[in-house]
Amino acid sequence: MRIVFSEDHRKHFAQGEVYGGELVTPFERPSRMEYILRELKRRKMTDIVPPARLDMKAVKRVHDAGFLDFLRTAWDEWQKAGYRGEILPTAIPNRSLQQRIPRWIDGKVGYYIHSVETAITAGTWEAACASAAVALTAQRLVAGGAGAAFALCRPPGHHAHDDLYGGYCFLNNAAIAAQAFRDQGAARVAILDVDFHHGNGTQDIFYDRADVLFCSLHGNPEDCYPHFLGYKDETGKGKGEGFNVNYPMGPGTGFDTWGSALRKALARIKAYKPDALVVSLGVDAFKDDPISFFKLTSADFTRAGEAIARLRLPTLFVMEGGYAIEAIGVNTVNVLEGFENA
Ligand code: OKP
Ligand code: ZN
Repeated sequence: MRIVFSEDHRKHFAQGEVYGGELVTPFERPSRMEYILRELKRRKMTDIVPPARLDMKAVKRVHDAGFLDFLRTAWDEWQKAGYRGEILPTAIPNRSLQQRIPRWIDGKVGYYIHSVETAITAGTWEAACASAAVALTAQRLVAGGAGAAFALCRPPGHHAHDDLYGGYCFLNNAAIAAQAFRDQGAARVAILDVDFHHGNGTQDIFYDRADVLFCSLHGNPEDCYPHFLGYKDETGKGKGEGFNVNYPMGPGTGFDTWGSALRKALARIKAYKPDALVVSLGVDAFKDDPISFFKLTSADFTRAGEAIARLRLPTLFVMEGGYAIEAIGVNTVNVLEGFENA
């Protein structure tokens, strides 16, 4: 399988993540990539190329211009304000508050964030751009007939909305790639999100559209992050009604339940007859993941890859989450190998 990867992911490494009332070393850390690369090499999947220069027009097809300006300039403005730490919000425009964009940096941070665990640091913008470039380069390979490609993205993307960041995500790599398929002539694109967490950003971006089907398997939002989106009754709106499908599942879910939700999602995707499939590939459904509660084994990830392959669609895998880092390589590459060997 063709693989795209950029070392520039390293430019994003916050020191702190707000977790349980402490600042801890972020679960989403650069070493995740090293474990995946090591396992790819071990299995002789060495067709790894760097991304082409980022096409910012493709990013703007998904993201709000003011939001992109904010991400690009936030670190400089934070420095100019004299702050010494990483960028974290204070006030957030929640219920009953104005939705106006303030001038002062603290106000803008609050305006554009949806989850406060995620800090912006000096290299965050460059890393997020490199991650989007990885997704777009791999998307080109698939659009050009590669059959399948793996975008080894970091930071991840599926929690980023058109104008909101959070959940370790800044630019929505999967959404940007799906939109690129559409702009290059695909009539319909399906997104299958198998990350443990609901892909709230991706859902929201395509919520009122019938040309992109979004299906997500994830922990029930009543029980876990992102808490405020991902319910079963979120089925799309307007023209998009029926083109958003959520499969929330509870604590302890293993492959019996998860695999049958996957089969249902794949059947829905098959009926949709998409020209391309984007898989938001998080492997945090793994039994030992430190921030998740599903119970998939490493072997289950192979079975998931095999099941996805049976759709026989041009398929772009986009890396999302996975925090059991000593197993992240095996689990990720199991999906890819299951797909290739099916
Ligand atoms: C990003 B991706 C758990 C706190 C969770 C944010 C999780 C972001 C996950 N107690 N905080 O979907 O893997
Ligand atoms: Zn996740």
